[in-house]
Amino acid sequence: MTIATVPTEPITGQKPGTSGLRKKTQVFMQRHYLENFVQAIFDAIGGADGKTFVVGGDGRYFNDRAVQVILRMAAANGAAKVLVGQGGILSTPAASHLIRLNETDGGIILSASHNPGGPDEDFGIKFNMPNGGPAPESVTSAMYDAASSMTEYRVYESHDIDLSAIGTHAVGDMTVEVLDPVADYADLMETLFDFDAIRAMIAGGFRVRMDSMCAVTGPYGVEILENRLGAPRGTVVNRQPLPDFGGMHPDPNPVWAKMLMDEMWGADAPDFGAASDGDGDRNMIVGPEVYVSPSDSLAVIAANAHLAKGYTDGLKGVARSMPTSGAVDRVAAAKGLDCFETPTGWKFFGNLMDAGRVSLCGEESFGTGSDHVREKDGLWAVLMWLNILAKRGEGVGAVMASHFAEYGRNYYSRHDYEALENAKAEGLLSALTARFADLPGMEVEGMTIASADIFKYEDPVDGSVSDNQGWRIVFEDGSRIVMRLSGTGTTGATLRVYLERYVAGPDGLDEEPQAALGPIIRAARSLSDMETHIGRTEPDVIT
Ligand code: VG1
Ligand code: CO
Repeated sequence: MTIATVPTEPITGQKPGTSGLRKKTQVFMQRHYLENFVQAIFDAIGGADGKTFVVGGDGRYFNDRAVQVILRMAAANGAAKVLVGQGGILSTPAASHLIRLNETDGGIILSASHNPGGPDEDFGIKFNMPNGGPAPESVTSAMYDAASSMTEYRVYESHDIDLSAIGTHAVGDMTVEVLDPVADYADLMETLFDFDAIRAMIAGGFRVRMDSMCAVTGPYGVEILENRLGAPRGTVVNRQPLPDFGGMHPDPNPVWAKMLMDEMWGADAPDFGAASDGDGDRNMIVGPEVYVSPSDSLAVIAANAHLAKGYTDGLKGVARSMPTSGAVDRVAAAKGLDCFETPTGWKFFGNLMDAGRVSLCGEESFGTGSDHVREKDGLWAVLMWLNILAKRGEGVGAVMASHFAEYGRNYYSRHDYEALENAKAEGLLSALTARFADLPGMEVEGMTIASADIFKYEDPVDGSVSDNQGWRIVFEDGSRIVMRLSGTGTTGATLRVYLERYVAGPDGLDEEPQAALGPIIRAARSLSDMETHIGRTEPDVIT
């Protein structure tokens, strides 16, 4: 075996977005594409010499090939050891946990998360820091700089490592340890939640359905829900991870997890339903004919986390991404907790968690998690909900009704306009920006605009500034419109329009969200002149 130094040239567009570098799989399979970016990762973190990393991915098409390339390149760059999940598989939260548990120098996660997988779909790669969290912007821009001036990469010329069984191998001087992707993660969950209470609830006839959407959480769900908590075999459906996710779109929302929604709205619905995404960091929670919006789920968890044994001392503080509804803010205010508002993307929560200022974070995009790892964590949220229901002895619907009665309800929805021409989407936002100065005081749909600005975040821990993090229009009654462009898509531009309206109650707490948000939706369309800019006003996906 020898180390080859391969001459290469920079490849345009290797710029990480909201969560790593995501492109069409075919793009990643082009000559040098993956290698250039992996070398850029190592260069950006000051080299791999003597370091230990975690490597794994969500099992999508090309995961197996990419892991082999990364192992050979890590060895050629002098890494001492790589911990890799059996079969090259690790969920994103499990990878984050392994980085922390083994005090490694970081990890490389292969995933395009909620994007479909397959030769004609999407692939992705990202680096997580020694704290287990996604690289911050300073590091991702160093990766982009390194990729933009790449002239050569180093790779071992060797055979593939057998990752099919647990064991230890060598690539040159580097050790490869193949480990069980599930065990350590499942053990961590047992320290956080009251498994006895959940087990008793399930033994008492409480029926759970978990849809893993043919993605990475299948084996995790089976081990935790069926093996450790005693739910019947078959509780986890779509449990076999497949390279193309069985053709499913592994995004746990009412549109893409339709099979679960149909069951939860059907006769004989289970008591609790949940779904997770491609890499296992997202979750959707549903009860019989009750959909829990992710922003509300975050608020309910904030209000009830003390019922779980890992959180009995209460939360240190909470954080949400700016477009996420203010439901959690109301719980924080009632409990006297600090509440932070960050840009979209989990990487912005890391500093707050490391500094001990927050222990619960969430995003409207079906992401919830705590400082047990540094990623959002789908199964964690499922177990937190089961723990809360077991301790309260109530169903999902009853918990939601009493939450709204106590705190009021932040009606919320996100409308996505997908595959737009980049120039048109950008045109809409720049025209909107040009109107911002004139908007305060203006009346639309019977509401008065209080402010209009572009969200800029100054990290309270390290002072770093992130600009252009979302266009927002706030009305005098606190209702909001937020718009931003997706940073995870691979085809054209996706415009996300986030809509929110607060109702204090006691009346008007159980309206249909799209109806309750009617005036806000109309205002968003007219203020942005949507029809003119993108030629349509009906979204592709409503969550
Ligand atoms: C989306 C979500 C964001 C989430 C990100 C990664 O980003 O809006 O909240 O953190 O995906 O989630 P964007 O830029 O497309 O809006 V995942 O599960 O893809 O790691
Ligand atoms: Co994900």
